[in-house]
Amino acid sequence: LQFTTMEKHVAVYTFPYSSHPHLLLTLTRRLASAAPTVVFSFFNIEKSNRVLFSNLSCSNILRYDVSDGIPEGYVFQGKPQEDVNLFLAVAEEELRRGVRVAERDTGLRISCLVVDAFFWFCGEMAEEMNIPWVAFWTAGTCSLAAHVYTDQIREKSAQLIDSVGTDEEIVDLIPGLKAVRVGDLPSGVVLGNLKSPFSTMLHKMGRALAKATAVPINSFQELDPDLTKDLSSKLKNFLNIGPFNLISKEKTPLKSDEHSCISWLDNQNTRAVAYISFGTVFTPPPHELVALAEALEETKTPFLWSLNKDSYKHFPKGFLERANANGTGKVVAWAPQDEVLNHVAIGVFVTHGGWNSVLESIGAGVPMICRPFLGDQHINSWMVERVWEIGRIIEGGSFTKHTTCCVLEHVLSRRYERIETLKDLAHKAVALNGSSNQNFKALVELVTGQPKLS
Ligand code: U2F
Ligand code: KMP
Repeated sequence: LQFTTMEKHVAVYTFPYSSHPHLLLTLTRRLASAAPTVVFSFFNIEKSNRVLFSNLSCSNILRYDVSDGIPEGYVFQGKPQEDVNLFLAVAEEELRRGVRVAERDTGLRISCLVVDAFFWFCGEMAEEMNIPWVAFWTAGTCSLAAHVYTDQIREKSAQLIDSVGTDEEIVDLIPGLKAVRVGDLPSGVVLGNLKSPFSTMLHKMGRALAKATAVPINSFQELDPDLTKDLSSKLKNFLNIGPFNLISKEKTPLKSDEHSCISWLDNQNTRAVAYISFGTVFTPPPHELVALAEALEETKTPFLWSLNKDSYKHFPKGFLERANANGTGKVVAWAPQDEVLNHVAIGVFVTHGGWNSVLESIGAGVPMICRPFLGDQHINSWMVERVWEIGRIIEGGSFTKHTTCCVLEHVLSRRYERIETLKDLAHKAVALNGSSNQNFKALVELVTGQPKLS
C-alpha cells in the first residue's frame, strides 16, 4: 500500500471482549469501503485480532495488536470481570503508544478517533490532538440512555430502593422510556458494584459523551423514535446506522455452519422450533440448563440449542440421546445464528437479550423469550416485553421447569404482530434511501472531513 497517496488516517479502537471487536471491525469495513483514500488503523488485543483478521484482507485497514494487560505468568483467580479490569488498566496507555507506532508506520498523523463508546478517555485524547472523537455505542438506545441519565437516575432512585426494592419502576424521567424497573437498569447504574472499574467507566462515559463529535449506534431510529429524539438533543450527531446484521455487503463472516444446522432445520415444521442461545459471555447455571431441557421435552418443542461443549454434562440423563434418536432436537457448540433465525422453521428465540441477538431476532421477525444475565440484557428484555411487545421475560428471572413450559407454549401459540412491523421498519432503514443509510453517509463525512479548527 502506498501511503503517500492516502489522504487521512483514522484510528479505530475496540473494547476487546464479547461481540465488540466484530462490530467495530464491521463499522471499519463499511467506512473503509466508503472512503478508499483513508487508512484505518484498527487496535485490538492480539487474541481477538487473530480471529478477526484470519480471513480478512482489506488494503486500507491495518491491524494493530495492543496488550491485554495480563502480566506474564498471571494466574486467573476467577474474580468478576478479571480480564476486563486488567485490560481497562492499560487501555489508555496502549492506545497512546499504538497511535505513535501507526503514525510512524504510515507517515500520516491520525485525523480522527473512531472508538468504542466505553473509552471515555478518548474524548480527552481527541481534544489534545484537536481531532474529532467518534464514540460508537455497540448496544441499544435504551441502555445508552440509562448511562447518559445515570446521575439523574441515581438521584431519583436513592429514596425508591430504600423504601420499595428493585421492582420499583422509575417513571417519567427519561423521555421515551415511560417506565423501567430499577432492577432492569444496566448493572453499575444504580445496583451492583458502583466502584468497579467497569461501572466507573460507564459512568464517566455517560457524562462525557455530550462532547463527542458523533455518537453512532448499531440500531435504527424507527425502533425508538422518542428515545432517539431525546438523545439527539443531548448528543451531537447521534446517528442510528444499523442494524448491522441486515447490511450484508461489509458483513464480517462469523464461523460457518459446521454442524449442519440449516439442513436439520429444513426437515422441521414451519414456526415450530425454539432456537436457544445465550451469547458469547455467559452460560446459565446447571440447574437452569436442566429446567430448560426438561421443559423442552415436556412440551415436545423441537429445538436447536447453541451451547458450549463443557455444559453438556449438566443435561438430564439421556437428554441428548433422546433428542438425537427421535430427531426432535439438536445441540451444537456454535450455530450460524442470523441464518438460523431467518429459517422458516424457527418459531421462538430463547435468548439472554444481548443487543445483537435482539436485532437479529427483529430482523428475522422471530418473537423472543428473554433470560437476561448482565449489562444491558435486562433493559433490552424489558423493551422486548413491555415497550415493543415482541416477546416475554422469563417469570421470576430464571428458568424453572414450570414457568418455562408455560412461556414456551404461550409464545409459540401466539402471533406477535408488532414484530412483523418492526422487521419491516428495520429492513427499510438500511435500504438505499433509508434513515440508517442516510445517517451513515453523514458519519462518513464527519470521519473523513477536514480536521476541526480550534
Ligand atoms: C455482549 O453480547 P454477547 O456477545 O454476549 O451477545 P450478543 O450481543 O447477542 O451477540 C452474540 C453474537 O454472536 C452470534 C450472534 C450474535 O451476533 O448471532 N452467535 C452466533 O452466530 N452463533 C452462536 O452460536 C452464538 C452467537 C453483551 F453481553 C451484551 O449485553 C451486549 O448487548 C452486546 C453488545 O454490546 O455485547
Ligand atoms: C463482560 C462483557 C460485557 C459486559 C460485562 C462483562 C460487554 C458489554 C456490556 C455492557 C454493559 C452495559 C451496557 C451495555 C453493554 O457488559 O461486552 O449498557 O457490552 O462482564 O464482555
